[in-house]
Amino acid sequence: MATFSPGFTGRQRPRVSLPPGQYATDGFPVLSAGATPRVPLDRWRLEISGTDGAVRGWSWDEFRALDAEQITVDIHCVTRWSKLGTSWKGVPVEALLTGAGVTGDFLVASCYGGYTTNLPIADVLDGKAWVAFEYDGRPLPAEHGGPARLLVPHLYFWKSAKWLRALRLQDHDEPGFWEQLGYHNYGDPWQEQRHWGD
Ligand SMILES: Nc1nc2c(c(=O)[nH]1)N[C@H]1C(S)=C(S)[C@@H](COP(=O)(O)O)O[C@H]1N2
Ligand SMILES: [Mo]
Repeated sequence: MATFSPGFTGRQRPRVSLPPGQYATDGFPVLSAGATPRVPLDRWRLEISGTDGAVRGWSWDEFRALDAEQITVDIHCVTRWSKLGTSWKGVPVEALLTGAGVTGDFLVASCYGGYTTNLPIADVLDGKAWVAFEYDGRPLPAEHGGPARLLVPHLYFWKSAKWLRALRLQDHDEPGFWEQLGYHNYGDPWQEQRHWGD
């Protein structure tokens, strides 16, 4: 006779798992450190710069002409809510870096409105990060970072910079807005890296 482990039978899907200390929500809370910037599409630009100072920029139309992917991922906010199975459309960060022809070991994302966050380059390559411009089949709402935001779902959601304006590659790490205020420099939700010292 067949035996089944708890949470997995022939009919049910495996129980979803959450990072430690997180709960699942059906809502989509808005967490912004300041007012929501409104960036008209005809004035929007995304710029990527390399360690040698080279800069490559895209207008909205140029950016939207790039190949984009459909992404379904769980997201985890350091304030303890997680949202499972969120769906997005976006351009892989790796494709943008390749298109810009830039290299570097670390990246600083900066935003319309002034917010910044830092990431090691390995964490935005290989299908780990996107510049997302649709949520749930619709243009990304301004409060959630539209026109376009970073989506880095394997790290706490503060790394997913809203209203993305520029990606700067560097040969050294540089803590961003929340990282300077005591959030963990890396932010792995599975390791509960919420604050410096975690
Ligand atoms: N530009 C910018 N990006 C940001 C933030 C912000 O304040 N400004 N907040 C961060 C934090 S702390 C979180 S949890 C997520 C929240 O995204 P949401 O408002 O779409 O849920 O955005 C991140 N990206
Ligand atoms: Mo957050």
